[in-house]
This record gives sequence, structure tokens and C-alpha cells, in this order.
Amino acid sequence: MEISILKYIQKAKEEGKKLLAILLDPDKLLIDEIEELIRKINQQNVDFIFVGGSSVEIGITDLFVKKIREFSQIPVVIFPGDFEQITDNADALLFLSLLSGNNPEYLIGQQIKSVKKLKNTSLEIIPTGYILIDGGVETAVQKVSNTKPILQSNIEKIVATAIAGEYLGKQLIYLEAGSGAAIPVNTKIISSIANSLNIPLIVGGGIRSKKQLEMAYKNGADLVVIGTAFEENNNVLKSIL
Ligand code: 1GP
Repeated sequence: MEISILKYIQKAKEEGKKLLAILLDPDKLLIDEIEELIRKINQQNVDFIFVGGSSVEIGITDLFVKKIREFSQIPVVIFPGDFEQITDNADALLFLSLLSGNNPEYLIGQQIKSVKKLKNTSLEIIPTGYILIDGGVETAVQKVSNTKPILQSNIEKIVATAIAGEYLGKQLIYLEAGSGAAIPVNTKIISSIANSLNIPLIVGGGIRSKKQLEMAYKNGADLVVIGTAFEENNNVLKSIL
């Protein structure tokens, strides 16, 4: 990619071009499955491959990224559940801070631990405010981060959290219903946040159908992340894109 990944996302937002990332979670996939999955991804209009999970064993994310690189030119972005998942072999890192939930370990603790790894990195580091929304089931991120998601009915708090993220200098806001959410982030929340923010908005968690994808875009998501639907059916992109 000639420009940075953040610039690419910002430019897409300006131009109204909607972006898609496929999440490959090393917690849920085997390394031997990667080649086949990447071939499917390469056939579709996918902008980024996100790699990360809530509790990936040390060293595994790096192996996944290297394997993905063997088969794809699509930029790889680390979406880590903890600092150990960070690998220089990717293009960029979503430097997440879990703004919902009030657990200092995920607000700033993990970020401090990551500094040693990042000092001489070639990774593009993208400051990202991460907001966990109730998706109707207890998700891995909720368990691992030991935080409570914000209820979807509490739009005011969700919007204020996103705006506070922008004021703090985050370059992206990631609205997360959690992997495998039963209920994706509702369109009213997406539109309320999109109307209040100047920075790009990522939406993920529980998006499984063409209609849900289109509604997320239509209401202001700049980038949508799909993981579980693709894991469950590797041909899903054909029907939803
Ligand atoms: C999870 O937002 C991502 O962190 C994607 O969610 O797996 O439900 O698509 P799904």
C-alpha cells in the first residue's frame, strides 16, 4: 500500500468508500486452514485482514501472519487481545484502548507492556478507541477483559465514550458487539456516533448478512469487520458482498 493504512481509511471515509476487514482469529482457526481461507478472501473485495483473538498462545499470531503473507498481498492489521500478540510481520497495529468498562489493565496497562516490543517496530501504530457494546451473549472479550459491555439502550453513554475517545486523540473508534454476538450494534447507535465523530468508525461483532452489512454502512460505519460468519461459512463473502 502506498499510503499508510490510517490515511487509506481516512481517505475512504472522505470519499464515502466503504471498507471491509475479515478477522482471522488464531484462537478459532488452525494454521493449516489459512491457505484455503486466504484464497477465498483474495477472490473478494476485502481491504484488510485483521488477525487477533482474546487469548492466543504466545508466538501463534506471528505464525499466522507469516502464513497469510505467503498467500496474500492484502494488508494485515493486528487486532490484539493482549500485547504478546504483537508481531512486526504485520503492516499495522490497532493500538487499542478499551474505553468502555473501566479496567485500567486494558485502558493503559497492556499498552505500557507493549512498549518494549514497539520501540523499534516497523508497524504502523494506529491509536484506536475500543468500545464494547452488549451483543446479547457473554463474549470472549468481556470475559478476558473482565469488563461489562455498555447496554445498547444507553446510547448517550456510548456516544459520549466515542467522543471522549476522539478528544483523547484516538484516530479510529471501534464499536464492538463481540465476536459471535447474537445482536450486532444497532443502526441507531452507529448513526448517532457517526454523526458525532470526525474520525473513522469501525463496526464489528455479529454481522452475518448482506442486509446487516449494508445497514451498518448506510448508517455510518466506515469499516466493517466480519469474523465468525466467515469462519462458519467460507463462502459467505460471495453472498454478502
Ligand atoms: C470481533 O468485531 C469482530 O472482534 C468480528 O465479530 O466474529 O462476530 O464477526 P464477528
